[in-house]
Amino acid sequence: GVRERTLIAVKPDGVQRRLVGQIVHRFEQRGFKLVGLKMLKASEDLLSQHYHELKKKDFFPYLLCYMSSSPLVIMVWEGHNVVQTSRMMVGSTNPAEANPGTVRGDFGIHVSRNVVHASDSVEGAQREIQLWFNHTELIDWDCCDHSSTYE
Ligand code: DAT
Ligand code: MG
Repeated sequence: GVRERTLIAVKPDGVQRRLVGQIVHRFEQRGFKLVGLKMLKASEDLLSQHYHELKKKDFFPYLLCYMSSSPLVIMVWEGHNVVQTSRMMVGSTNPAEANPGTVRGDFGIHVSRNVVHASDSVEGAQREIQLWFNHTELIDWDCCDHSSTYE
């Protein structure tokens, strides 16, 4: 439905490289609705919950260290099929394999500096949104162009 939500995060490399505006712009331009946004330095503890599926990977300690090294900008975007569409807009995990036109394909080179995070399933998105946001930080609002975006 049009109330589907996903978690998008600009990673430390994206913030350091001043790409926040361009990334927000892509989601606005597509027609998705921003319902939450904040900047923070994440703890390794929160990140290990976020990336719990990767605990056994050899790169896991580096991932936590890197992701907690400098600020993130985390957002919740809402709209029809937003989880799957966002993954398409973000591109393959390894920027070397990401198509031009995707965030990673336009701004990245190396897998450990791939600019953005996007939830990979509706259930995963719900879990991640609960992990990163208090419900009072998510804003229910009507976008004035709704009937021009959806039938
Ligand atoms: P995605 O971010 O596309 O969902 P993922 O969930 O498999 O990819 O991995 C999470 C992050 O971990 C990924 O964005 C970057 C890092 N990562 C994944 N594979 C890696 C690898 N082989 N070497 C270094 N970092 C890796
Ligand atoms: Mg993932």
